[in-house]
Amino acid sequence: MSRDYSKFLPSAGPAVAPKRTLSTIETLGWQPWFAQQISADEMVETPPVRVVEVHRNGLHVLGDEVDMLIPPGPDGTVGDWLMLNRDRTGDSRVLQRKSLFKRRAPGTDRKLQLIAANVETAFIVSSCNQDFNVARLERYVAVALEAEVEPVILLTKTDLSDATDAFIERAAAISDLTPVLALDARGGEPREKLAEWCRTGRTLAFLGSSGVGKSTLTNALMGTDDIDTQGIREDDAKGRHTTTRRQLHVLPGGGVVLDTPGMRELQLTDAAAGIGGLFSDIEDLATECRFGDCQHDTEPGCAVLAALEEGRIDAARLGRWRKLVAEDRYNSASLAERRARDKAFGKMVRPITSNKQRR
Ligand SMILES: Nc1nc2c(ncn2[C@@H]2O[C@H](COP(=O)(O)OP(=O)(O)OP(=O)(O)O)[C@@H](O)[C@H]2O)c(=O)[nH]1
Ligand SMILES: [Mg+2]
Ligand SMILES: [Zn+2]
Repeated sequence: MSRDYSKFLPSAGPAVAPKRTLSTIETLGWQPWFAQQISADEMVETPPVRVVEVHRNGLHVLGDEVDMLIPPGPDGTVGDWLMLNRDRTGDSRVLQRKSLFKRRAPGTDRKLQLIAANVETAFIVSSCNQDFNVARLERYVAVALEAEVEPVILLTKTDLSDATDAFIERAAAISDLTPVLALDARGGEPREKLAEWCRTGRTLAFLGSSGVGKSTLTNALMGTDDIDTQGIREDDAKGRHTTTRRQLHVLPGGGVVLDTPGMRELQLTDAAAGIGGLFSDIEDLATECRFGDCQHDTEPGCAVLAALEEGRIDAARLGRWRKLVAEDRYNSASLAERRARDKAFGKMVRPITSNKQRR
């Protein structure tokens, strides 16, 4: 008589493969997407390793029986998979990415900065306090959509706020594409509420301003308090930039988490598709304008202005869309193009500003 073990199986969810010991690269998030890019020979000669941290003096990589710092050379960022060439580490091949999160770096040279590769879910973290800012959250959502990373808005410090529901409501209005979660980042709530994202093979990232609880969340998922956290300023709820490096952490129960330093500024670049995803209602309207190059300013037959007048779109949200589109266009232009434009602009404004006191 055959036995029926079905009662021992979980009643819901997909069938689970029998438990076996995972290899290190599997725990680090190795997936068929990467495996299919390499040959069996390559797998032996140049084993795959994942960049878990970027240091000034190199990349910290982990793999099956590999834990080393390789000198700068391969153009990798945290989360990347490299085929490690042990003899010439600089020649290690960066595998094609599933996703890439990037921005224009602050500062004068405004170089393109790679923030993270191969992340599946971006938890955009803000707190139920003065940090909460719709325009900033929209920026992160646009960048995530552009990178084809699933965005989730995560509101922390519910234990410190009387107005949690109002914050959730405002966050939920940002986009239908973005679920909203709210929790106390300390203790057991993160493990419970983020369980569906914490699975072997998946990588999630915490992004957001300093002091919102990204490292606190990482500690909660890891079940430790190894990562430094620090209290925020009482007067304006700003953090103290405690975390200084992006770092991947392997979760004990499966999945990989990227803790990041608080970003002071997230400038959009090459993010037209992400902005379009976030503001699809406005961009759909824009296709109905009479003129193909309508600036939605004073033109006749402008479908965007018509919708605004009829109250079908919100003026503040339209303003934020305009700002992001303009910023993205500016940043996406090549450096040379921008220099030429700035120079022309300089010539135009110089006669007016030259008499003013220079600071
Ligand atoms: N009460 C409460 N405190 C929290 C919560 N989340 C974070 N904190 C506290 O907020 C402070 C800042 O948290 P961190 O985890 O260091 O913030 P972070 O986002 O990692 O900040 P940076 O590393 O500077 O980018 C710490 O004192 C945390 O204990 C929460 O949900 N509730
Ligand atoms: Mg931190
Ligand atoms: Zn128009």
